[in-house]
Amino acid sequence: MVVASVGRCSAHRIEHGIALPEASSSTTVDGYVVNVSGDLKAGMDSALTMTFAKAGKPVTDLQPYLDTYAHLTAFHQGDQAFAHLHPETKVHADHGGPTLLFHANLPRSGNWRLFLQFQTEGRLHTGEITVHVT
Ligand SMILES: [Cu+2]
Repeated sequence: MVVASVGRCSAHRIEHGIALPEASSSTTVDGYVVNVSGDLKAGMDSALTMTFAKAGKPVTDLQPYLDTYAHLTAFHQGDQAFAHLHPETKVHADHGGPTLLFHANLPRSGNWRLFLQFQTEGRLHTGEITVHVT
């Protein structure tokens, strides 16, 4: 798990029930556009897909970071529910992307703030997005 440096202020805000940014289907970090899709249902295994693009082109050079192409940390709005996920996608060298598949099982309905970490060219990126779980 890689949590310590991720979204401390946001996590604090979430614990105190302050509204998150609205749920959305894409986020941008360091020039990477990450599209997020999936029909997330509380307490059930739900497929969550993330697709990476940069400058309009699919990203295919995600690098393994701590043995996986991405670390996803999720905080539930209004309490301290928390989850940490890795993609199912198998790692083979520095050729990850453009799509990563996660099996999310988030225990509560409502809004969750996701912190996504991934690496390219030796550099770690951290994106944030709010998703809604029904
Ligand atoms: Cu992790």
